[in-house]
Amino acid sequence: MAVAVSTEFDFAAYLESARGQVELALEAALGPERPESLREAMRYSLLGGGKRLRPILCLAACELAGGEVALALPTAVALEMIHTMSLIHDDLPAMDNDDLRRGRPTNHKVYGEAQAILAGDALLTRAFEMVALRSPGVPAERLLQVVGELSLSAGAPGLVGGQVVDLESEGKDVDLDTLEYIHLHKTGALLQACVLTGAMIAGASEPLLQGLRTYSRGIGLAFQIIDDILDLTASSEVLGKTAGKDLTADKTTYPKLLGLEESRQRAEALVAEAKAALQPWQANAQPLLALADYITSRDR
Ligand code: GRG
Repeated sequence: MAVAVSTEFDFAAYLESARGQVELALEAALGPERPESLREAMRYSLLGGGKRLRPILCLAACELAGGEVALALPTAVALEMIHTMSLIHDDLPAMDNDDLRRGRPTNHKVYGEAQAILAGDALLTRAFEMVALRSPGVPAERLLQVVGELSLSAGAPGLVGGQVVDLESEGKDVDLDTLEYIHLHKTGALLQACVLTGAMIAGASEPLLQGLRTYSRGIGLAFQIIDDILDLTASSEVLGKTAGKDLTADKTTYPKLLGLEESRQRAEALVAEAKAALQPWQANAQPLLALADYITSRDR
């Protein structure tokens, strides 16, 4: 059953305020440091736009679980760092080989492949530093939980595993189960880590963590279905990345297997399921409920 989002909740204002906090925290996370060339390559991708959906999900989950949002900011930054690293590496010639990201040339086009790989590596390791060494006020056992969750989402059980199966599937006929595996790992795992870590910082109960697992599975798959649809229907200008890549790379996508209309319906059903999972916590769930809707209504 779908959960209605309160009409009094001003989502646009919420997004603007959360994005503002995230941008400031991202800027502060990369201070003056050496080598300068590496710092520049890290800053170029980390501070170069993006919807900031992942850190905002983390902050919203912390709030839902009754935590102080400021305590989740370092972890929110860490999540955006891991995401940015994955975009830099995904764009490399050995992977998706793209030259446009967030409306600008990709990292390796500007700094070269070696520096792009190292900037990604530095962002990934800085992410763990943010949690372990730069999260004052959060009890150590919660930080340990967060480190565990981030490791699972970024490594072989998450992003890396999904990316490997994705690369191995190019040019092949892929069934719906394999496509779902790719998306749940390549995209869904990190989105899941966003809401779980935010809630862990607040000391969430196991039933709430379970509700958030169901929520994030739904929004993760829906997010990727919409990504597949936008790759077909939106322009590179609006997306800020090369449109039509899935066809060029002969990738299996939801629209290819189900058609555009059924894909859209599936994304909407997944978002409805995601929202229903938060029903017991509905009173404090407006941001997460509205973020779920945003995933299907977004145009980039
Ligand atoms: C080295 C640990 C490690 C992992 C790298 C390269 C890789 C493994 C995985 C690729 C993961 C990837 C790029 C998935 C695509 C996810 C996706 C849909 C990204 C677009 O996200 P948006 O739309 O982008 O939120 P913005 O720019 O708005 O942040």
